[in-house]
Amino acid sequence: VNEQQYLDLCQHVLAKGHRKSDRTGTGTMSVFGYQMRFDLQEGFPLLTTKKINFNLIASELIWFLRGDTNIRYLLENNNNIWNEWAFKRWVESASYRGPDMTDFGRRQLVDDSFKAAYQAAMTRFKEQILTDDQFAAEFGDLGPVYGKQWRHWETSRGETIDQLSDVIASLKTSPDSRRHLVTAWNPEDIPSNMALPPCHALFQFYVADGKLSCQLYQRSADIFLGVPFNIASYALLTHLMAKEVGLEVGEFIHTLGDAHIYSNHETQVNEQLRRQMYELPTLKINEQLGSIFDVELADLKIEGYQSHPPIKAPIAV
Ligand code: DHF
Ligand code: TMP
Repeated sequence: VNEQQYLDLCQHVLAKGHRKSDRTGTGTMSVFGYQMRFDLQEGFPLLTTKKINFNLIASELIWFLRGDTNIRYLLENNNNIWNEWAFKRWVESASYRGPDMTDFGRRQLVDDSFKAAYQAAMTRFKEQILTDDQFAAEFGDLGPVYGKQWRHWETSRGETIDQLSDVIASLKTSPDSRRHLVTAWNPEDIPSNMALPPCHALFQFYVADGKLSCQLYQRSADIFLGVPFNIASYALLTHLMAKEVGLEVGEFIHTLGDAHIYSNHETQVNEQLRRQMYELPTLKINEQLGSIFDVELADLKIEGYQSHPPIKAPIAV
């Protein structure tokens, strides 16, 4: 079963993981190299052992597909998943004059008066991104992240490459090709001031028996918070790409590099592991949808989603 593979991953990392320190200062249990296979014919892999908000996944993917890298679009859709990384660039910039926000991700977990100041600053930041065009252009942007690399990769000759359109074309003209790849990992841009070097770094499509499959290489995987989103996001992308090129969906293959459970997620993971899975829901894409590049939130619906309640956990910044 599809979801069982995610639960097996959690179990595996808890049992076999190495205790490792990490960039965020949180600490993790980690393994290197792991693979899951999701048969997309068996249902849409939105976890049922905790409730996941599908609209957050859909609006983030639409944002990538538009080639957008500015969180304003996400905020307009009530999607707050990238706020901390834009906020970080703002409070570390020369223009920032507010209270000291150094290491805000960790400090807000241990210091209640700091937490209040942080939340107030974040509220003002979001307000300003939504209402002030110039501020949004400067501080809503995350740098050359996914949308930029997928749709407008810049070459040394000053041209741009639309990797996603190129892959759609190659899937149509030579489905058997072994070169249907999109990479978000642009070594030239890594040292630059991008908010976070791409975690879902490289993906490839494959066609056999009239079905489209997709494999993702994810270099770094936050198993409790990020991975459930990443699975659903790439499953959704595979469905949209299959529709675009006139194929059925095959498998989503998820290959992980550093697969970790943060030490402040272990209780939550154990709670999730005690729950019984429900049947997976199904995805409905608007029949009238013309091109993948015109997709809107209203074109995507999840049907029959029965799940356990959400489980909260702090995100490592
Ligand atoms: N940093 C870290 N440490 N882990 C991540 O997974 C991560 N993901 C990023 C950016 N930076 C990251 C982008 N994707 C959430 C999920 C995915 C995501 C960012 C955040 C998240 O917080 N999910 C919560 C609730 C979200 C909400 O309802 O607003 C969850 O419980 O799933
Ligand atoms: P890192 O750059 O030090 O690897 O930190 C990135 C963290 O974010 C790491 O815990 C992995 C996590 N992450 C995901 O799991 N999925 C995602 O889609 C993103 C953007 C991040």
